[in-house]
Amino acid sequence: MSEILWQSGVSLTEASARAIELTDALIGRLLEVPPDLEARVYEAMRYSALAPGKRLRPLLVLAGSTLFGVSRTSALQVAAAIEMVHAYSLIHDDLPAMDNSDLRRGRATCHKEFDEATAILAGDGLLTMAFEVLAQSDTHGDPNVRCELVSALAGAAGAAGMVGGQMIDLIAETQTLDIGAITRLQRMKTGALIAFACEAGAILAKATHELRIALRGYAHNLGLAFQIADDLLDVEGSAEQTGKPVGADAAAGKATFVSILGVERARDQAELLIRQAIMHLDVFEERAELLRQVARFVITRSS
Ligand code: GRG
Repeated sequence: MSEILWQSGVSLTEASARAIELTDALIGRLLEVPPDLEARVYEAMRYSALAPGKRLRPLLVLAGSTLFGVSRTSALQVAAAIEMVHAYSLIHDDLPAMDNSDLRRGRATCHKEFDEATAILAGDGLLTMAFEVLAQSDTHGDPNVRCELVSALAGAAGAAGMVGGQMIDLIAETQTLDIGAITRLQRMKTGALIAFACEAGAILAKATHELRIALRGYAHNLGLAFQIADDLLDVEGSAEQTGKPVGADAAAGKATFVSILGVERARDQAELLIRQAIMHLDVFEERAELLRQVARFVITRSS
């Protein structure tokens, strides 16, 4: 076991700052710019992956890993990999062919800062590097564990997960979806990656089936609550707060949890989901306090 990430009883603010610091330091090392002609794509990858964000997925990986005493090196490798996949998804989501957005994380989007072709390549580079990082021996001494991480992240990011969810989201611009279809879309688009983040520590620790099921239950509720909070911010927040344009879903005529349920019922639903998420953590007793705090933060956040 290597150094610990934080002392038990750490506050969410401290843990979050530490997750940002350590994850960004590793991503910075992994994305060192080579003194060659391809430097531009590394610069674009760094621009997006190191842009200011909450690093929620790395925090979930690290908090889940501390439940099992997983080494800091292993946990950070997975944290960096998942943030690279997340950053790739944001770059591609912002492209003219998708959301055509100019603002992300309070800055010009990757294709605005660089150009469209470079942004596509930067997303591709981040996605592929994430799997390279998981396959490195630093991630885990047991190659079977590394294979399981690669397989789980591929499942979460691919056509049965985030990519499939994004496809349905594009279809939702021209076809009205009911609440069941929207729930499935969001489980795939944002929930699958969040679920991988929650379960990664258990994979690294070869935890029992029972504990993995508990984390899956937590993740399932957390992912949906996260999305409802995002829909609420799209209606009630501002671009200054969120660092991205707001009101986009309504402008595109897309059905969301908020457009179907209304603001009050959507907020009630998010609170219910968070109470359920927290109940799944009972088995971990006080060791899961940080994950409980993350759950409460997800629906009170302003960005
Ligand atoms: C292009 C394959 C592909 C997928 C894109 C994730 C996604 C799918 C699109 C992002 C669009 C969006 C705003 C979705 C709502 C939920 C979400 C992922 C918000 C952004 O994540 P945060 O809030 O962002 O964790 P930061 O910047 O804090 O990392």
